[in-house]
Amino acid sequence: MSDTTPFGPDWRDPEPIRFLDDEGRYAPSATAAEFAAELEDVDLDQLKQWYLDMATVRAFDIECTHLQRQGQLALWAPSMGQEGGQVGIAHAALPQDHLFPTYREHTVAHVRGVQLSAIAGQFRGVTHGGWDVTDPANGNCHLYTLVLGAQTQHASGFALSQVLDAKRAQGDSSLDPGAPGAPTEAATIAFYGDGTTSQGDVNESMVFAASFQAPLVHVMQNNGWAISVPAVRQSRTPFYRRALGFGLRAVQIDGNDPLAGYAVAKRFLDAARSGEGPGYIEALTYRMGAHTTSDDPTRYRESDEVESWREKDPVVRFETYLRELGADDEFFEQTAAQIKAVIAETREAILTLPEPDRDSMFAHVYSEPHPVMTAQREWLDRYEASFGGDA
Ligand SMILES: Cc1ncc(C[n+]2csc(CCOP(=O)(O)OP(=O)(O)O)c2C)c(N)n1
Ligand SMILES: [Mg+2]
Repeated sequence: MSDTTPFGPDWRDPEPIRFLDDEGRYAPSATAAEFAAELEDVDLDQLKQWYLDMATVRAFDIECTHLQRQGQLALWAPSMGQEGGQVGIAHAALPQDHLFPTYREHTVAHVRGVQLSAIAGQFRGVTHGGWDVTDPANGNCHLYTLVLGAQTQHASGFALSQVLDAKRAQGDSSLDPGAPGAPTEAATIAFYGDGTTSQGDVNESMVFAASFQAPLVHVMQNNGWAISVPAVRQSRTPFYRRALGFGLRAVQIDGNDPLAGYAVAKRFLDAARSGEGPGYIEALTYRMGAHTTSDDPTRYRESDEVESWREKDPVVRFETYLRELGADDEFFEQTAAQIKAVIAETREAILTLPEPDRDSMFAHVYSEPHPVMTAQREWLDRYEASFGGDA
């Protein structure tokens, strides 16, 4: 099995930005040098927090797979193997930034403050959409989107509003495509995967963001697979080069290296907020688990491919790095105990999640009463009444 599968022969171009080698030793690539300054203020306590976040989500991920097998979740989408890039990028975002995830950004959602049980709620089928994005506790983390690429359009529209608000505040109401950008208080991130790059939405989002110099950063996690379709089938060129063609600043990073994710995202978000236009990060990673609990990856990929990526496990790799910096057994033991308690609480919280209010599915579609929603609610009333009793 060649090292390039399923990414294709030229997937690393020229050398992805990374600060840690596969084992977790600090060994920046030549391409990392220009981003190294972004890490100067990151201290050991922050790095320990990143580790805690990654290891917590890893344990949560495993628990949710068990819960699905026990019939407590309808479906689960594992993120195992993708925690590294996600944790760095999520921590690089400022509190006021807005993040638009897909369905596999559990580390991102966790870092932004979304309760683990709320993430699982969608897969348990006890919410009509997810969490309340307007609740500050959810850190401007928008809802998981299962329609591939749809969130990239939401994100570019949102980023357009950010630049429009900034221009209006300066008394400039023009918003011509091709006009210079403007500094904004906040930026926007859209997350998606390699397969999703083939959706028109993603490409439209890039055209739109570049034309209006909207403060948007695309984070494309190239995890090798779109269900059973290898990444090489989606693109004959490294993905990030497409973004260069749209006029975005774009790089390829080692998506299992939290330091690379943090440094590049911080730089690109700062540029976006400074009115310098959108960016694109291709994070090379690997989906170690199944696409979802409905998928059997042994049907389409070899076990030695999976094993070769297990050796680059971002959680293990970051532990090695932290130990090099002086984190000791005590820290890792305490962290493991802390996570065990969190997971036990989370499991209980998931099993006792309340049923959603039936009418809320109609209430939040439009901001004002809408005749179609009214008609649908009336139909549901009649349908439920047709069963008789209190149902
Ligand atoms: C518009 C649309 N088409 C097809 C699907 C079915 N589908 C769900 S996930 C998936 C693969 C996505 O792969 P990728 O973008 O690489 O993300 P990953 O699952 O690897 O994180 C497909 C085809 C969908 N959800 N939405
Ligand atoms: Mg993928």
